[in-house]
Amino acid sequence: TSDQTWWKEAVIYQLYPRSFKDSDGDGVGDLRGIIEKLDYLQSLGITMVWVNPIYSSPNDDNGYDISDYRDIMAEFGTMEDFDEMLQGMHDRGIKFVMDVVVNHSSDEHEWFVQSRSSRDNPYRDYYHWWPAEKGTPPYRWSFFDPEGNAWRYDSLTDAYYLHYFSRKQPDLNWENPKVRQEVYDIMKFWAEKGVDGFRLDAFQFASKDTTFPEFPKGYEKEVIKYYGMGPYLHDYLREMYDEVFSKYDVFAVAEGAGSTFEDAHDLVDADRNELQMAYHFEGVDLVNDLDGYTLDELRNSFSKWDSAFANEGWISIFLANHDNARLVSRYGNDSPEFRAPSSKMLNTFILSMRGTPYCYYGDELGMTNIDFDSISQYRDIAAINGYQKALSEGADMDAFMERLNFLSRDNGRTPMQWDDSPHAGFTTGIPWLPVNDNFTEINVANESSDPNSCLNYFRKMVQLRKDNPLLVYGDYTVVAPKHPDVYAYTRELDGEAMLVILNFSSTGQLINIPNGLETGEIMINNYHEINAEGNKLNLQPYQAIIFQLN
Ligand code: TEU
Repeated sequence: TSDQTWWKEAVIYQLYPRSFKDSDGDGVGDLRGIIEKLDYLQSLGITMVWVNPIYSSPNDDNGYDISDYRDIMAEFGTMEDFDEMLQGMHDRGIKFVMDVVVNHSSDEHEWFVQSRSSRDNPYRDYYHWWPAEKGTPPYRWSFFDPEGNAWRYDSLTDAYYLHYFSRKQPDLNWENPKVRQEVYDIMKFWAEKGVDGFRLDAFQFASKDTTFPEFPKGYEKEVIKYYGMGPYLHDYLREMYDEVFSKYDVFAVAEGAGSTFEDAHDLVDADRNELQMAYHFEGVDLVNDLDGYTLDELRNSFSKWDSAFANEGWISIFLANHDNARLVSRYGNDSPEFRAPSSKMLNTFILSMRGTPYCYYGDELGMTNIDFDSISQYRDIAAINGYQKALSEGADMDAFMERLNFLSRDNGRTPMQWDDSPHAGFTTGIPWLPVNDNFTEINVANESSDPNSCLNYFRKMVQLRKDNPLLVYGDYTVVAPKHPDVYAYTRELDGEAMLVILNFSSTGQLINIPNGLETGEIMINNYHEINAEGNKLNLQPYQAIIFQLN
């Protein structure tokens, strides 16, 4: 849509606070660490930062299990540190997005402590309980449970509670108006502090059919279809909009967008007064085994979503985050030869599509997957509990470990690589998750002084997007839609146009620039030269070029 607003023009940088910068030597990143790196954030040119949860938490799922929504996790610092960090961002023209995790809380949150204590406790209905005298509840699949069931028996009150994620992440009962009011008050607390946006974690699961019907066999493969977009989800979002979003200059993005374009539109279209953006998982789900993806699948998926949102609504553009392995390892090529060109190419892609780009910390350097071979090296609950579950199901554990090595979330959570000093300058202590061995080469200090580095390319590409509204709002049209290895498209706005050409392969590729497209100035190129004969372009492996069109 052509309605122009700041959150559409934003370039969002997501950082995982546990792994960004440790200021006090305990091996865990913290807010004072982020404060030390504010000038670095500004130097990237990004305009908004989304930080994963920083609230008090027993860290069963690294902060996605919150025990106090109005306090900062002790390992991360204090509320004073938060205020200083936020001010520091605002002073540099950077906005801040708060992660809001309210599909569930921690089991150590006071609400749950009360709720489980007795059946007639005033907080009982803050969560979903199934009294045992009704029999065993129909099985529900859980993302993280080592036995697989989302219902957990609690003998204290002879009842089961629901947890879509881990046992320490009980689902909140959104049908209870008191729960909803608590959440809006929490959001207002942070909005009053000046946060500029909210990212709603797993929110598509918040509304449930509380009769908890039995699902058909095999539904686990389409869990969003059965768990997502519950009966009152839109009512809750409209209420949240009235209570919170409408009162502040903030934007809200939901994790998850249902399972159809219609679901996604119903969440984000302006006339709905619910959210401003959502992110769907189709892009990141393209790579779910060792076979990777084909360019055709990627191009089809992104083109489909672009056209569905061309006139109404707005989407997020991303290929990596804290729930996925590293961008270059999954979508590019992390071999020494091709790591840099393919990283630059992928960042060119993310930063030249219509929608708001989300760039994940470390991807500006071309950070890669780490190579763990033993389950004892993993820290992620999804890996550890997934391993237990696979083991008890008698799965092929070699295959399981191979898959985990490639896809684990811990790949995307290793410490930021700042320089070539011990532990990459992330900490003076022992990092909570090992630093990738390649830090002596891939690090901020090194890349800052190299004009051809991934980092300096990223800065240039961010600037190009910010200087050219057509890269934000312009129409997107695929060129050479059948090319097996080259993804090419034009972006066009108010009579101005650019041509983006991306070689997704590790070999040279030929592409014909169609008649009628007259290339002009080269806006960016991840190689030094361009090999062209007439309208034939000979691309280098993973070459990315953006031309101005005359
Ligand atoms: O993820 C929710 C989600 O839908 C999962 O599919 C997620 O992609 C999965 O955990 C991958 O293994 C969100 C957060 O992004 C994630 O980090 C949290 O673990 C989860 O919610 C629970 O809060």
